Amino acid sequence: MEQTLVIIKPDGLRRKLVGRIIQRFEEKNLTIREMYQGVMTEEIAQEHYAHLKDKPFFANLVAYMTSGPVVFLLLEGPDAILLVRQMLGATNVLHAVPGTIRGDFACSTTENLVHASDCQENAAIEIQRFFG
Ligand code: IDP
Ligand code: MG
Repeated sequence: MEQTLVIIKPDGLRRKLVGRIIQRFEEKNLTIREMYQGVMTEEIAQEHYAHLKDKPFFANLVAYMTSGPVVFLLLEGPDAILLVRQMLGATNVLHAVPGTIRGDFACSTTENLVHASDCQENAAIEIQRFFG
């Protein structure tokens, strides 16, 4: 069993896609261990995306992530980290193929509806950050 951290980003709530996104994880038999809605502070958004702090889109990214409530999910299942990343689809909106969450719903590379941990090390850090 593996656990991973998912965030449904502010556009997911604005577009009323929370239920449809969660449904996909449930259909794939992932277990929701914990879940809550909250607003990311600028400090936490900067920490969460610290690896991107030198990118030209960093300020936009932090503004977007703090622009409204998000939903935090602690998901569990076999190979959950890689499985959920595959269900999200590629970061680049043009590379996110239909059938993935981003491929089906996202309209921009920044506003791409969902975050998920990308490796075991980051999953542990992110689960601690938002559910610790
Ligand atoms: P990921 O969310 O697929 O793991 P990361 O490279 O970790 O992708 O980037 C984090 C977030 O930053 C993305 O989900 C997206 O919201 C935003 N982002 C990444 N690359 C770009 C870009 O080239 N332009 C604008 N926003 C980007
Ligand atoms: Mg990432």
